[in-house]
Amino acid sequence: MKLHWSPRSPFVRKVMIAAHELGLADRITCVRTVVATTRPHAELMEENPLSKIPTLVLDDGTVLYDSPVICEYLDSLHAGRKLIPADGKERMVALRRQALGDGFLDFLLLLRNERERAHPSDVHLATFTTKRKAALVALEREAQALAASPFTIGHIAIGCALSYLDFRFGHEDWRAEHPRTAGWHREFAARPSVRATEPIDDS
Ligand SMILES: N[C@@H](CCC(=O)N[C@@H](CS)C(=O)NCC(=O)O)C(=O)O
Repeated sequence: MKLHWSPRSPFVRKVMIAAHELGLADRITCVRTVVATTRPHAELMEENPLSKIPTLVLDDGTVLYDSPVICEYLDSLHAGRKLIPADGKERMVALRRQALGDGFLDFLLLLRNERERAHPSDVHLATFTTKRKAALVALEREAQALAASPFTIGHIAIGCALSYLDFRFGHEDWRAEHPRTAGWHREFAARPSVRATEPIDDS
């Protein structure tokens, strides 16, 4: 399998953490693909018209995106304990947590893009900042339940969002006001799959 990959992308990291957790990482060939919101990537768009990574190309040419779809595919390749529970309340909780982590990441990326514009929009900056605060408050309420429940795709998505805060917003200390989330993230960061996928700013 070929994965359009970057060491900076938190969504790619999510896929690679899942692959490591499932013992599938060595079946994936990572191809460095540089994407940017303002520069459509013509070659990548032949496989993914959204011009986004992660994009996974299977050996038979089938193309999969985005990260939830790729993670679901990887989870189908093994017979062990699933990252995405098959049914019931556990499945809904895991998928909702994945949506929280992914959505948190979406507006962190938007916030970063906005900050880098020549003339950032105050209303956009304020809105993304409000949502970031709200996501952290919601996570602090959920941190104990997260710690107490079996590891799922939801844990991976939330962990990737918090790690991205450290990677790109490192000067903003989120831990002081969110101690339970910080404690959970410490455990997450110690997992071998997470350590094997540390982001690198090679720009
Ligand atoms: N919902 C997508 C989001 C992927 C995404 O936003 N990836 C970023 C890199 S971290 C990207 O490709 N950005 C390029 C662009 O927005 O054109 C997923 O879960 O895979």
